[in-house]
Amino acid sequence: MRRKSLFLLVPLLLVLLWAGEGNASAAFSDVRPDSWYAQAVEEMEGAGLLSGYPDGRFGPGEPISAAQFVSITARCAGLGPVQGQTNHWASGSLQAALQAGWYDWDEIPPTGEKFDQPIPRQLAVKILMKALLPEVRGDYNAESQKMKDFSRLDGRYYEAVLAAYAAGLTSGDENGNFNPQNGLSRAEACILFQRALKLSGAGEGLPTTPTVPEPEVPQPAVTVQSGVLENGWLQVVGTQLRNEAGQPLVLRGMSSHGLQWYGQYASRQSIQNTARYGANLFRAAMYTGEGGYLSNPTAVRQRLINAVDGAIASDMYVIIDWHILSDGNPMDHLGEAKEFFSDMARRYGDNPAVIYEICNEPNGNVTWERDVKPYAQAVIPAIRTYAPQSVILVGSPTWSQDIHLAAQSPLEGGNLMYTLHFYAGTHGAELRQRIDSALSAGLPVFVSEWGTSRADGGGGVFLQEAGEWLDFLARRGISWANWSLCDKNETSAALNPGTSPDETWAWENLSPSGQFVFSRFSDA
Ligand code: IDC
Repeated sequence: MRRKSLFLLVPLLLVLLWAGEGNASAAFSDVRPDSWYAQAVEEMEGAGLLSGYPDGRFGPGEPISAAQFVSITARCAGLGPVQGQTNHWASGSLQAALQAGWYDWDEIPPTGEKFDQPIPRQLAVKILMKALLPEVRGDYNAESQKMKDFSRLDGRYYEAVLAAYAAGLTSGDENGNFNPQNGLSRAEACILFQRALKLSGAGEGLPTTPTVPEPEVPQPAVTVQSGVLENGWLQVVGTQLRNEAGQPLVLRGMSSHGLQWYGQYASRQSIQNTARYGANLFRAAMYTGEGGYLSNPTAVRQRLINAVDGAIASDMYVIIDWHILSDGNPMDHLGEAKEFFSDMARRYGDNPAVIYEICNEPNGNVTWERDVKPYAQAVIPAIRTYAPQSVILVGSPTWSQDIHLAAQSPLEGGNLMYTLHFYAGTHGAELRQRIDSALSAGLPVFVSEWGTSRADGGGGVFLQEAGEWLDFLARRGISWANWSLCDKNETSAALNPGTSPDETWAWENLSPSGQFVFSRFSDA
């Protein structure tokens, strides 16, 4: 469909254009069905090209950032991410766009300085033209006359902006100005995306109503994903993890294997290697039993501290995991746990990077009411003495799958989240349903361990099932850590046997599981 005379920046006209379609149902709390941008937002959302914030807002009036604009454009053009140069959530898409020649290095440096700044209109239009309408050209004399403020346009944008005018992608504001250096709102950008898709012919199939049923839980589209320097202290608001500024934040990264066995893969270089692929989280799994902390406290504690310090050095969030497993009842070692966590909180309580996971996987003859909850009620205050605001993760019976029990009887106090562990070859829809029920009941969920394998760490790998899981988590803004960063000969291990923990890794060093997981750290 070619609509040559749509007026991008004239809300009034758009209202008139779409008046007959004003019954579009808004997927977002702040998108009124009769607003000038509602239909475009609905179409784009329905086609899976964008979504809103986890709290159900779209933020139509907020300026769209360079990262948001480029990553949505990449999705429209089917351009997949490549390895980025920073931990930013959109770094991979931005790197791919840069390499595709959509813009130049200085316009949005891949080092990230401008990722979260509003994108100027002239640059936005150039990127969209390069991505979706690369063949279109505009006649200099004819098109430049349509722009009253043509003299304000920077020379490097002449070609793209003239072509955009010729294509009917944009036509300026009510005064005939293009305002090349100004930003544009998320609603305006949405109209641009929709129109560029239609002009390119790719938008013909855009559904006007969503083809999949709306999930009950709101979807984050543009979540922040980057490190501690940028995000600061974490906070749990409702069920969503947020950064210090209150923006939704998703943490993704690797869990170590048992530090007593594979502590070498919790080295600085190894952790840094995961950050290079976009991880902003590391989990240091300190087994208590099985030759771990309880039998060798001094050495294992030191390995844990090295791992935590390594993650902090890479600007990542880091989980200190009291990895109960064969010792299934956390109450068995309550005294040691309190002492350990109070020691850790004294050491790291003023560091915003550190997260405390107080019991990996209660299992066996344990209940929430009798064992895990009282354990948490005793350990949390030991942490809070020194770390009053850090996020604390709490497990549940049946290897941290019984979040429904926690949801019926949650703990008092803030900045607490409940862990749900899954293995893609063993667990599926039923456990996902449990997450949705728990979220609906107001329980914040954190997937502090999951694997692409069966629950025994082997078999598979089950990448299709894992993909379903990760899509599900991404739509809900749920953070995760993958089991595990080591080269053990088991399918859940992310590294091929023999990979050095002290060198930069090539893609070939990653196992099938590792390649899959590392490519999903920067999910938008
Ligand atoms: C597994 C390891 C395996 C090790 C075993 C026992 O992958 O090499 O021999 O532990 O220590 C969990 C646990 C995690 C398990 C993992 C896979 O938290 O320690 O690691 N798993 O079985 N819960 C569900 C699965």
